[in-house]
Amino acid sequence: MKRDRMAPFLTEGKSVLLAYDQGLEHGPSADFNEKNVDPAAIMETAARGRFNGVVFQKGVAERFYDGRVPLIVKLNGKTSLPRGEPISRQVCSVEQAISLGAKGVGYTIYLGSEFESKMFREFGRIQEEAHEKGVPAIAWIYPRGASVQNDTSKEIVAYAARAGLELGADAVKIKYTGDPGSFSWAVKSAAGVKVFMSGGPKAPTDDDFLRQVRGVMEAGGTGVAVGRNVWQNAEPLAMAEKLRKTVFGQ
Ligand code: FBP
Repeated sequence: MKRDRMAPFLTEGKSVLLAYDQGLEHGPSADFNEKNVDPAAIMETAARGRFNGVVFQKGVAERFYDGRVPLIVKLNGKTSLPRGEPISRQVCSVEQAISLGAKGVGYTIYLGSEFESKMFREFGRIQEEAHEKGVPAIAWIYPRGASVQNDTSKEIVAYAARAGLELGADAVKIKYTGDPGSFSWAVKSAAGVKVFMSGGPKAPTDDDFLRQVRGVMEAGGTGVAVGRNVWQNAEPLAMAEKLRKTVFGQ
């Protein structure tokens, strides 16, 4: 796929995506309250908060996506229930995602898991099909499993970013290393692949989270793909506004 045919959330330099696949990954009781358990509320936040994209699993997209914001469909997923080495398998096709209105597809790879080769293979097929059909493939790359000691070290996060380049991802979503200096090594290692920081659990204060976002931008990152730090905030739209200011400077 020609890079200039990529969706606007990847071509416009900077980007802020709203992630909402945690219902499958963590279960509703871990992350949701009476308000944000309703996907319609998230759709509203995505639109009114002027996010560049919203990330749903296909079931949520089928029932709640209303077209106001570009859609990215997560093509694989798992729950937090199985024990042992992590693996996440495909649950939605590229074709189905596009029929739901997706302008991009997402896939999680657990780098370092004893099952990483299965996820590499599946992502490889997805990337090829996505490019044939003209949509970008975004890889959530999380080093995880018994062989991974520290999933936010400079070395392992850069490895994740580089794996995204080598596997043909148009963008990677990776964890923050803790400071802009070390994160810039991940950005360099991605060699032009767009780099998004994964939000993580809600930070103690808005400023704590925004400091990380500033670090990502200073390091040359594209932006953030964030969930809990926005929709768990008591004022999601106010947080969205602060996030936009930090990423776009306006
Ligand atoms: P958050 O900003 O809420 O962390 O969302 C980012 C994300 O990648 C989600 O897309 C995904 O559901 C979740 O993190 C996975 O979390 P975990 O690190 O527990 O696998």
